[in-house]
Amino acid sequence: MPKIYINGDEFEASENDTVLTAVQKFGGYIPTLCYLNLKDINIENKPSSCRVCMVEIEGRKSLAPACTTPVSEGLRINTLSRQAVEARRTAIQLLLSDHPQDCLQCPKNGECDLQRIASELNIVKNPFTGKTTNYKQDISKAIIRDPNKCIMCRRCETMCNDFQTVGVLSAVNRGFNAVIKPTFDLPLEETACTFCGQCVAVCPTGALEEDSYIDYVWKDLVNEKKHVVVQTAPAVRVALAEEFGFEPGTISTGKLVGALKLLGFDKVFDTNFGADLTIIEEATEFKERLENDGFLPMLTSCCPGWIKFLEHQFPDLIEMPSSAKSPQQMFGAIVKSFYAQKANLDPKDITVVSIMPCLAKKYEASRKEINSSPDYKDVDYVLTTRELAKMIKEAGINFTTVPERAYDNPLGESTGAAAIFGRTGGVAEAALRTTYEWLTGKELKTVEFQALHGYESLRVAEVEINGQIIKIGVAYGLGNARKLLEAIRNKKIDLHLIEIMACPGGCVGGGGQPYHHGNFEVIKKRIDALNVIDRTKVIRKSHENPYILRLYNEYLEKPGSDKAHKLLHTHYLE
Ligand code: HC0
Ligand code: SF4
Repeated sequence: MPKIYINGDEFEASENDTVLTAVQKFGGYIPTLCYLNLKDINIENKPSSCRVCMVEIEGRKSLAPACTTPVSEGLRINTLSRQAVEARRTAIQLLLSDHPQDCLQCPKNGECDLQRIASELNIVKNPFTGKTTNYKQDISKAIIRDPNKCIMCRRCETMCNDFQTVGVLSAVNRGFNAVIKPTFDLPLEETACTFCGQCVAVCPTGALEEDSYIDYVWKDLVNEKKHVVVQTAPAVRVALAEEFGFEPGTISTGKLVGALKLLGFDKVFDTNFGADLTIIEEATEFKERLENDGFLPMLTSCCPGWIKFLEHQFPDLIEMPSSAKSPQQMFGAIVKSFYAQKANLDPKDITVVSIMPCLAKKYEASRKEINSSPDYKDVDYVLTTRELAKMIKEAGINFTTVPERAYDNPLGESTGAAAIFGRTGGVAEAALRTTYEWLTGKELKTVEFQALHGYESLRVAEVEINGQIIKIGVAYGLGNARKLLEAIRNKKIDLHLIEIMACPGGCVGGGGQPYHHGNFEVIKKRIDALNVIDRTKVIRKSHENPYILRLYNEYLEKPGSDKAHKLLHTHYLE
């Protein structure tokens, strides 16, 4: 354990510490821009390109970047040296000299690390001026890429290449012309990008942002001819409050509903209802495949980033996913059919808005084959958790004091099984709670499958049902999905059911959630909060949701019926 000195104070560091990690453990601060360390998912980005973490080391002639300088016995570090601070200021000024000066209109205003550090370093003048880059924005249905705001930190590249193994983004050219570009300089939409949004989640500036639909939603909210219905994804209720200064993992379901009602939505429904419905259709399909020698393993299909990954990278396995639509899309289809009929409305006059932790959900809603009618979209606009927070702030709603309200019915009631959809292992667990009872005809007394709990990114669990061992694979991160699918393709692993989510920890770590700023603990707290919601629900199995039972009795007839297939199932592209 090397003994080092930080601004004169003695500190015992670890063998593999860098100056930066040692100073952080000591409780000190060194600004960083390009550095990213998500050690729980084995992701580290330290290209040492931003030169913002410079420190002085006694006995060395030049300053050192803290992120890549290892500690050694007796090292004396001065983080406060004027020379180091001036070097940081110069690094930021140089970045700003080729950066659009539009902070006040930038969607990242207030959340931008470059802006924050420039402010911390008291940069009010910039001696550097000259040529500036002028790239075109790349606008897709989910993401806006603005290369003019790129600072070449390469965090996006690390997430896309190392965590997701999609490999769409890479650095090209050198010096002033250096920039991150998608494959063959194509628009993202024409590449294998899955719209997972993990590049957006770690971008320190406004170079990568969600494509926002806020303006469209405001327009429909004030249009008296439109009946505007909103649904909220499982993971939103455990993250939204962070945008208003609450601790990560704060459960704010009542305030979320209250705020949506104040914003003027005609009905506030719950994607969790759609999740319970998904389980009914998915478990029906799983039972059928199990009992009739169907195609196994069955893959859960609710994560649109994962589905796009499969379509691009494993087209030979396209029969594996369940044909059940995601809860978001099932919900949209039910609103525009069952609910429209019940409320005596023309589906074309209904606007369905989703609040999602995810960017790929924007893309999912735009897929032609996902809609149940050629005449309208089942889900009209998808907003991220961050976009909803912006709307709440813009409207002048005080989230801290907003009165708690309950979801509307008939599409607002949900079970504990639906709540855990938003965390890794949750969809598989929810499916098993139902499949177990359907296959055995017995009550499942211990509702939780502990083997499907936890934070690990790749695991295999075994559950005994009726004397048969059901093997379940759970993965988050598309790199882990790739490992699992390659093992299946090469017949190295034998599984019955697989749940894959593209984002760290599942949807709770989605690309549309409040920024976690490289801290995986934030994601763990959101996971724990979803488990709390599950445990506090009276009904914890999807097939016991009385409103779901009513929906089948009154409208869908039975699970897997022709009507259910028409509305609730889809197909994928080879
Ligand atoms: Fe998810 Fe979903 S759980 S994908 O992570 O299945 O986005 O939260 O809404 O649709 O329910 C995201 C979260 C959802 C869907 C649900 C699923
Ligand atoms: Fe890569 Fe995901 Fe970003 Fe697309 S959205 S570029 S797949 S990290």
